[in-house]
Amino acid sequence: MNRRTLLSTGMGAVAGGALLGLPTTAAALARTTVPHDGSTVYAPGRPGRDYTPVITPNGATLPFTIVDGVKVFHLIAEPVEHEFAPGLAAQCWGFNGSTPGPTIEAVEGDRVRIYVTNALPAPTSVHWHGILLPSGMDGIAGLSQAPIATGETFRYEFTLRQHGTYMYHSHRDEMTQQALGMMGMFVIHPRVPPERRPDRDFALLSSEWKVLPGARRPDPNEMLEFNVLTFNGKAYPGTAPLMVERNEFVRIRLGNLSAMSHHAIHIHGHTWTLVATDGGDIPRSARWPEV
Ligand SMILES: [Cu+2]
Repeated sequence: MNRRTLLSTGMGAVAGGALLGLPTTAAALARTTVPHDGSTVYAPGRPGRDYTPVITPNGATLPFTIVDGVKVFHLIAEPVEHEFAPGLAAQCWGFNGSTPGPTIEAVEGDRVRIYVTNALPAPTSVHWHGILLPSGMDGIAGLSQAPIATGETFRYEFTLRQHGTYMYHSHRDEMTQQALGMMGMFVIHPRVPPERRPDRDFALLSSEWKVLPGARRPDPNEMLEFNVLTFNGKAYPGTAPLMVERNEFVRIRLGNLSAMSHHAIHIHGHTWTLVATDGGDIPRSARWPEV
């Protein structure tokens, strides 16, 4: 199935927003409930798309439905029992049962609608880090929106006008909420596929934690002395290997939402080229191969 049939199937499955019983006033649109309309849910990672689906080691990709050509996602902010590595567990906060939350994956030019339901015991909001969007959709609690109260759902909606590797994270009491794990990756594939598609496309989100022996939760007040460093929420030996075959063309996307630190990362024993930063693609003539 290619992109066109995927879209047309999706639009055929749901005739329109009217079927969803969505409220129509502007005020109601901003805060509404999540549609449970029985429309087709698109499992991520299906073969045959015009992009290579991102693999989130130790994690997942967020499924979506298509409603009137809009990709509709649903994030649930909630407490999660999280195991960093065998024998090291704590109660964290995350999305849809995990920290980091599932990777959101879409294509440049897509219109996306992301419902965020707050099942935390505190107000929250979600900021779409690095993504160009209208101010009211930026997710900054207290600035661009009121925080999402416990039990409420906020509807974010915007058109993706760029491609690259981005992130999402809490932006209400963010020192606490990010330190407890409220983050995830947001990958936007280019509308015009690159000359060579990667055979494997991995997303790794790094973070850092302070988990004291015997503590029930990570300490969100720590500023310097972190003792657990993770990729996609896992520390070795909990980290899944990046499985590839010989001669495959591999892309690795690296995000960092650590509370305070930069991390130098060495990809040991491989020859690779830096092809993009969060400022966009690097022209071929300016790329510097690393070994
Ligand atoms: Cu950010």
